[in-house]
Amino acid sequence: MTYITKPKFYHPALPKNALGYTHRDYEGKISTLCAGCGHDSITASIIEACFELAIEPHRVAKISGIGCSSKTTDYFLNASHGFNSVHGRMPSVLTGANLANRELIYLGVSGDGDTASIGLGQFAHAMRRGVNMVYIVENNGVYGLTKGQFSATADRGSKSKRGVVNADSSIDLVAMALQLGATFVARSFSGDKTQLVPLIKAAIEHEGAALIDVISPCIAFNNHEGSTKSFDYVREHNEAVNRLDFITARAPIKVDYEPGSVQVIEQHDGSRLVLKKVAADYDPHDRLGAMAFLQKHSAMGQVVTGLLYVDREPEDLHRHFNTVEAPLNTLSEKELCPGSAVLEKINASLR
Ligand SMILES: Cc1ncc(C[n+]2csc(CCOP(=O)(O)OP(=O)(O)O)c2C)c(N)n1
Ligand code: SF4
Ligand SMILES: [Mg+2]
Repeated sequence: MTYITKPKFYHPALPKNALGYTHRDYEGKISTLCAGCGHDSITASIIEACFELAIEPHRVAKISGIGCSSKTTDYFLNASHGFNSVHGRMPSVLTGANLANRELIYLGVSGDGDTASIGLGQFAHAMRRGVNMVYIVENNGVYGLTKGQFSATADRGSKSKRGVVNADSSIDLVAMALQLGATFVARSFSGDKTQLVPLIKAAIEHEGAALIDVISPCIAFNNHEGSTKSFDYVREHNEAVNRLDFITARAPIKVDYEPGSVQVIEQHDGSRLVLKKVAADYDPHDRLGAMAFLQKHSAMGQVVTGLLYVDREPEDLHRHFNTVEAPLNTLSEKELCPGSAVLEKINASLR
């Protein structure tokens, strides 16, 4: 982790959000990533989303694994809870924290190596269990931190910087998340803040497992000709299915788009997702349709982006387990340990 902190200078004219906070209140330490790394743009989008949603930073728990991507939790939300875990283990650490305290907003940040290689099992179980979290994969197709080996998301036939051709099939995390039952599935591009910021805002408000796979070029090891995760490749092959606006439950609803090209999706908490359709026949409520669309377009070499699937009635892990609402650290000893008589009764019921 970096030790460089930012000077605490505030310009008095900086814009403030509903809490009276400026963007500076959502920043972290100075990034030590390579200048131009896609991951830094994702950090900027996370900061923007939290600023616009006027989130109290102490209500966020940011949890990551290992990699350049996983380092980024140090570069935003200085005043939030943070845990930089072991390689590929972010989902289980986050699941445990979430079970202990459901009142926090859980932001899991990972890389394609961290998620699709060593952490694939962990990723799968967080998605299928419906852990209420925003799972951001900063996907560059390589292990950036360990100097650019192909990761499991590198496309077959794509070339490394030294010209080696990747012979293995790639893992599409979006396709997996759809199959595993995630209730909010999106793909975006680090260079498209207009698309990414509302997706992050909507995913934060979504009360279930939300995956955002963000293609995030590694300028040091995977931004050359022959790569399918370079800035040029993604810009040329980006196939957006929709454009999203996010409106919180608190804001007045003002929709001024062409009828027919817009779809308003109401979420559980009253917030609204305003989807401007780009692909006219794309339906973000059709899980099977999303899977077929994705396969068809990836076979054509296209990178499908946008909100690909959302379930209006998500269920999360706590609902499945019927857990107590209060964070465990607010329960008294008596509540946590109801005594030997109760234990005896439970044991008797199991005999
Ligand atoms: C258990 C374990 N195995 C291997 C490593 C070495 N290692 C560190 S980061 C990394 C891959 C990171 O790739 P990715 O998650 O894609 O992040 P990026 O650096 O590309 O953002 C590996 C293999 C490790 N730290 N721990
Ligand atoms: S090595 Fe790649 S992923 Fe890591 S900081 Fe540099 S550009 Fe970013
Ligand atoms: Mg990577």
